[in-house]
Amino acid sequence: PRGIQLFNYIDPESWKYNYPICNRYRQSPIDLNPDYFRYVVDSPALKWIGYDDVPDNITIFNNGHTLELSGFWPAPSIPFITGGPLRGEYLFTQLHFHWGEDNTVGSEHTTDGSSYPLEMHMVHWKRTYGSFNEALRHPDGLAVIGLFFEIDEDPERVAPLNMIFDHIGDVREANKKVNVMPFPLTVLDVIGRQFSFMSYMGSLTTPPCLESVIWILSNFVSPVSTSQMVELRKLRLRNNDRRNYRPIQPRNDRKIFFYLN
Ligand code: BO1
Ligand code: ZN
Repeated sequence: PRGIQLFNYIDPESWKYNYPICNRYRQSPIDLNPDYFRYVVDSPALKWIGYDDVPDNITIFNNGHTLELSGFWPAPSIPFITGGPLRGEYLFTQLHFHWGEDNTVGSEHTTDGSSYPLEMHMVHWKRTYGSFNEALRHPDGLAVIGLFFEIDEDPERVAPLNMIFDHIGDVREANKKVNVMPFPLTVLDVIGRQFSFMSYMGSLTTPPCLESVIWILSNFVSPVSTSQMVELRKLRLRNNDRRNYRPIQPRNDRKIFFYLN
């Protein structure tokens, strides 16, 4: 399927009828169960390059399924990640969020059965594939960094997210976008830092569920406040969806690598 993606979060089990890949064996998200961890001790660190640079512009977009941030960096300075489980360089293209109807749910991945209220995805594509759309066609085409958030009411600790969430009111309706004052992504203070993480081979968590993602889930949990979650839930999504997390999928025979830092 091309163009606009028609799916809802009332019944994610039905995605497979329109998007058969959603029923395959390398789907995301999964539960990150320590019973299946393989510990990796001697790998190169995950490196963040260029996330300190201020882009020429930043756009915040309600695409009807999530709140998405993208930017435009003057060539050739697009931020990228490399190292860890990655062979080659993966260029940043957008970040977005998944949440639920209350703080007991919301994250897509779970850790040993536990959900978080919020999960942020930073989507990257492998430089050598030339474009995001070409990268989607390869089993190692994308690298998505997933960050979990837990409730923390300290206004100082949750302030960084306001760089994004302060603009929710401008994109409350689906398909609205707004340009905001450019800032370096490292203001979200987990970005650019070293952390232990879990990695496995999976898929896009939305239709068409393409199996092209190397997942990297941070073992460091970031802060978000109750009032920030309330703001996020005011976004109007397609189908009046009140949540945008896909439930966990079968792990099948996949290994989960735990990279110690
Ligand atoms: S996620 O990080 O697995 N939740 C994820 C899900 C979907 C996309 C990226 C990351 N990208 C979407 C684009 C759509 C495009 C679709 C498939 O991939 O946002 O514009 O149609 O090509
Ligand atoms: Zn996502």
